[in-house]
Amino acid sequence: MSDSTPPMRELLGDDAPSNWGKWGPDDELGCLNYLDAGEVLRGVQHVRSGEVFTLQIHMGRTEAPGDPLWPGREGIKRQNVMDEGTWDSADAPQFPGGLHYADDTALIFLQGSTQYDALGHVWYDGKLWNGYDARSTVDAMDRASVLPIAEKGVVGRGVLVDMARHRGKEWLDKGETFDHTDLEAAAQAQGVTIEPHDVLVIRTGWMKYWYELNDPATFYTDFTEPGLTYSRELVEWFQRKEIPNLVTDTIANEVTSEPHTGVALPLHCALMRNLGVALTEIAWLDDLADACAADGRWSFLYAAAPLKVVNGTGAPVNPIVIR
Ligand code: UVW
Repeated sequence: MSDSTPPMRELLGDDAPSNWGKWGPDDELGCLNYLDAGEVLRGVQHVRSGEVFTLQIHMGRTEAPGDPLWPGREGIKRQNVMDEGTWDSADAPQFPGGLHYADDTALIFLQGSTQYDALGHVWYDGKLWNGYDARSTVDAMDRASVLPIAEKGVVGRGVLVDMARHRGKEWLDKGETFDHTDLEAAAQAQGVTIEPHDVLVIRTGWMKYWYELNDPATFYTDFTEPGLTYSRELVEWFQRKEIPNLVTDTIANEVTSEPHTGVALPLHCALMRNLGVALTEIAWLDDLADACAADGRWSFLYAAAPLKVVNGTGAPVNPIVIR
């Protein structure tokens, strides 16, 4: 952080939009509380053709370019501990009747694939979502871990805004930004309205870029992803719209270099820490976007549940869209 970089609190303001306390002093779900049974039924109304899309990227690709990751994280390390080779050895377990089996283990960054962030994943000034003490993250997240999200399950009406297609591009440029006014304009051009309590799914084309570029060195140069850019008006829009969940095909869900503020990842703090918006990152949206563009239907039933990792800071997820 340079001397001229303001601290997060200075950027977001002492009176930053907040939902702390809205769902009680022990809440760990934040805006996902908006997704009640009525919202599930509202989502179901947007199923028309029965097409199913899964939004997780492949986990543990061994061929180039591997898996897209936040710098510093590593892809899943999966290895067989039992397979047909094992059964050649004398000490292989024996089963009556001759059944053989394969088994494996994996070492993973829980945020190293398509993932839900725990609401407590980021903080500033020593406090995370709902005002919980950030020291509750030491060794294992006691408050606002990913588990409550996993227990609940996220189901509702989803709406896809295809920013790349709207701008006539295969993918947005490095560092290219957009805000709520751009989202509204793109949605209007698509003929869909972003309604209160919608799971907001935004395509930038960035995952396609990762696989087609096939060059991690270039991809990570300056690590300037495109994405949403911070403004107070944007945060107020999210609060007013009561958006429960933001899903994108980028690693960080927001532009990763903030030239106009210098503060890194302010929307993680403004949306997740202060409002309680669940963040889902690294989603594969291209197949869904192609189908939506083909018949002009951009709303659907969205359903997802991250793995039930006790005390996890996040967890992999394979969201499902039915349209
Ligand atoms: C960090 O963990 C810093 O970012 P993300 O939530 O995008 O993975």
